[in-house]
Amino acid sequence: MASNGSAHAAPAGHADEYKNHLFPPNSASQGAHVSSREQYDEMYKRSITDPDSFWGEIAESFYWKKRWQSPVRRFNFDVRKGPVKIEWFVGAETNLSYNCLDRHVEAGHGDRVAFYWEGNDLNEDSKITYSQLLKQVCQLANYLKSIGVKRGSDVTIYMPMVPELPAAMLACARIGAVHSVVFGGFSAESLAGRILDSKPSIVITASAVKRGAKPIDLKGIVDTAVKRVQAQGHSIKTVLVFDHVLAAKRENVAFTEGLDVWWQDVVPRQPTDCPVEWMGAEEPLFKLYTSGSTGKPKGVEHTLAGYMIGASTTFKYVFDHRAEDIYWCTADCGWITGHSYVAYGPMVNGATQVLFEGVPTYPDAGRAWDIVDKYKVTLLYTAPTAIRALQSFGDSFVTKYSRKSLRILGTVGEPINPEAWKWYHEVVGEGRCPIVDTWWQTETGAHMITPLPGATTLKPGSATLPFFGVEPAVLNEKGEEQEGECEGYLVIKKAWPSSMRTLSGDHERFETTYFKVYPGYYFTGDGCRRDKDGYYWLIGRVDDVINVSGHRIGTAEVEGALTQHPQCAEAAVVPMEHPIKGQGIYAYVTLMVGTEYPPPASLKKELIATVREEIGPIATPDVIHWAPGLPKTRSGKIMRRILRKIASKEEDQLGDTSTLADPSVVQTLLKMRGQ
Ligand code: 6R9
Repeated sequence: MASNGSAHAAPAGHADEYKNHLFPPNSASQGAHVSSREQYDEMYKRSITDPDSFWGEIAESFYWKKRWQSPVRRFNFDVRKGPVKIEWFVGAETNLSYNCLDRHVEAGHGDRVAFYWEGNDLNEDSKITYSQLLKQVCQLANYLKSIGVKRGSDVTIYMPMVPELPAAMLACARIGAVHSVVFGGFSAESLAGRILDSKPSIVITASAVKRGAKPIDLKGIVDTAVKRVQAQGHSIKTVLVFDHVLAAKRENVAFTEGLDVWWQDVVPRQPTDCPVEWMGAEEPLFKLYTSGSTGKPKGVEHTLAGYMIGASTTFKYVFDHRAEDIYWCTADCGWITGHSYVAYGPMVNGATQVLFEGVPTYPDAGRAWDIVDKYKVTLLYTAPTAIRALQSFGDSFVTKYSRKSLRILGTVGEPINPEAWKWYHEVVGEGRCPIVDTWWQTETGAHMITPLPGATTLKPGSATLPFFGVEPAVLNEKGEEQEGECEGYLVIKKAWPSSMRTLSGDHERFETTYFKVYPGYYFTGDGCRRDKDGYYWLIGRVDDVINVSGHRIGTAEVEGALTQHPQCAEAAVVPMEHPIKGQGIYAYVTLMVGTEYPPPASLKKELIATVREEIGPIATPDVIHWAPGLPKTRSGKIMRRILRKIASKEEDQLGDTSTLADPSVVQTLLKMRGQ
């Protein structure tokens, strides 16, 4: 691929032109782990043609109690040939907590900082080294064991971004318990649903947290969830509460004797060593719930060895990690990004990280850059929505800070628009830092399509090329593989180490959702374009999932939440464009028969409150559009295409509406806009 020579000067003009601008690796990436396109090509080829030796060699640098048998990978992706099954490193035994902690301490790196913790408020900070963290993890693991948590037990974690959160994950991994981390922004109802699905006997939480200026009563949310769960016949035996003194006073936190236990009262008393449980390669490591196009959230299950290799190998190569780096990922551990690129990938690599509890706009929009300077962050990983939000405050908040330490910038969660890419590259990174736009999913466990900073020429808005071992393909409507330049559905042809293995308790749904759509392939749910250079450009979801600020929200879930309101008869939810969030939630609501339109304005507020209660603030609808009738076919199917066009004010492009049972509903809907 030819470079146009001016690697760091952005062309003037339209964003579309910018997309075609090439950014070859520069001197900032000299000495990278993968330092040329040729080296990437060679390694990629070998990862595909000889996975045994490729992954076998990589695995040598991890600690194994027992080695794996050959072949390194066994899988069936083809439902027509039998059940879908994915296995890596069969026969091996290891422990992830050991690989994240003990190994580094034993190698003499115990004094290395694992986490610089930066609290929500300025001047609240602390640090914890690898050996200190190991002790804390052992103490918590011992406590968990003392209350009966063992290999295979489920544990739900609902915590703020304090070092005790990754510590809780590592403690579970140490004793072979399966954690399910629920993002602290989910409501009591969502938390209860996730608890009911995995049925833990313990929930680990914190008294409260402050996010920006807003206090969040985590313990109160857990109390409500525990009661709901109880009412459904499942009882929680212990709620372990980390006393977050900076966010709430202990005396103000409701406490139930016999159920609630203060972390600080029990954990520090435990012995500081705890032998690890040697786990089989394919034993479950964690469940993480994510939204799908239908029904309730799915519990994506990952197992030990393949996930460990996938998360840490991508971390090493994609961020070109070196021992002296200071890495900051802004994702919460409640999402897959926080699992793979806070808790596990970086820790297996012995990385020093910044863990930030707050939001990048508090107390002002310079906070992120203040943190970069304070800790001399070299690798920054964040989401396009955060980039756009910070961009909207103007450059002065950025340029006020030095940012000289930055070396590589990463992005994840949604397609990055060229304007945001340009700002991230030119203003934040001053043209010097490569941007790694990493495409992957909760289900994939680790980066799938991504540049490698020392090897890949970047194109703004493209996730570029597949990571080692990943074989993507693009299918047309009929499920035929497309060659060369094309556009269609993104699928993956063969198993990669960190593939999800099943959906919690529902292997059939796993097969239906991911392997029956196009038999023989893993279906990603994303649309993409492949250009003449073989670069992948992700377009967005092709199913009924809305990507709000990089978070997946199922339209069916929001519809289900809206209809919980007694006055809502029916709801239909579609994505809308949103300048900061990427996509927003546009909800059409039909009220109970006999209601006059438009109803009092307060009803919109009530409906929004219902969604926040049922799911959480991240699912807040941006627009509620009254719909005395919804456009349906004669068989009763809602024509979402029409609803999407009306939401994007493209009613001149409605297309054929003659198949509607009642074409007049469209005119009525248009009249209701803004009411
Ligand atoms: C890691 C994560 C997965 C969905 C995925 C896609 C979108 C993620 C992206 C991207 C374009 C990127 N997505 N990264 N789209 N470019 N670099 O976000 O996992 O929460 O499961 O979401 O996010 O649509 O299918 P998850």
